[in-house]
Amino acid sequence: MDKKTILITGATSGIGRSTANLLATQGFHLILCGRRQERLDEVQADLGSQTQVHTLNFDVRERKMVFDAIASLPKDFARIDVLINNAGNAHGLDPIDDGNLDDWDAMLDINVKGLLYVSKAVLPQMVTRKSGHIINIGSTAGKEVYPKGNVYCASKHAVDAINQGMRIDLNAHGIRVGAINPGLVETEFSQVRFKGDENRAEKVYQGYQPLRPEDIAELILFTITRPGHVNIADLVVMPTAQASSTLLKKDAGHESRDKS
Ligand code: NDP
Ligand code: 8X3
Repeated sequence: MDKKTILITGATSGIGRSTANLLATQGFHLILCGRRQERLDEVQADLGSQTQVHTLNFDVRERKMVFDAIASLPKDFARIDVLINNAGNAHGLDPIDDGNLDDWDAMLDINVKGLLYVSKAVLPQMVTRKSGHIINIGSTAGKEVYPKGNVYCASKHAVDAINQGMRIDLNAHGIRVGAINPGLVETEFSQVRFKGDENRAEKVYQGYQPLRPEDIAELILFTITRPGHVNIADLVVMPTAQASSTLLKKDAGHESRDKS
């Protein structure tokens, strides 16, 4: 069988970028998405010699852009076998009464509605073929709520519910649906959350070994390469130093998570 075509949202950084790197080594054909064109050009240049790569620049919040982008795919990339709903971020870390409305909009629009728009654009072809695989990147923040996590946690709890809902509704169509829910992974995530405050972002990952985006990429590869009768439905993965969203074993001298 020809190599599967895999669409990854948020492929310009972190988990999505590492997943693209790993899947390229396996020869999967890749549709890589994001908003930063220079990053898309870079990833195309890096991986284009290993496998077939097509890039799409769109903001998952923009409904029309999403549908136009998927409709624009050239023939060789039009059949999407696996959709990895990864694009997303936290914006801010504030008590609910101090929350910034723009941050709330961003998290709900990107992490929840953006994931839905992309899925809605890709699903018809999977339903018609009665095959396909959707991997939703959730979070431990979708399993438990932590101080000041409020709206980000709400967005990831929504991803958890959507993952279950998709699995139930798409069961009749033979489409696999599952979530991977990481704990702390060192990516650009905290730079985005803290609006470019590098010092504050770095502190999140100091004093213990966080997950690397490559760790999540390996789990995604494992998930994709299971035989057709096996569906990884819901997987939680944390650094060994992390026991829950609030319990993190840091070396002496490092601030606890709450102060980050
Ligand atoms: P990064 O900030 O490194 O990557 C986020 C990716 O999402 C980028 O490629 C970015 O691309 C893309 N993205 C963000 N907003 C939009 C948008 N509006 N439209 C299109 N693409 C967008 O973070 P991570 O790799 O850590 O995050 C990936 C996923 O993993 C997220 O869903 C996150 O919630 C989840 N996660 C992260 C954890 C962590 O600790 N890092 C733990 C658990 C889950 P661009 O800016 O080019 O558009
Ligand atoms: C990212 C992990 O714990 O910072 O989803 O929310 S956490």
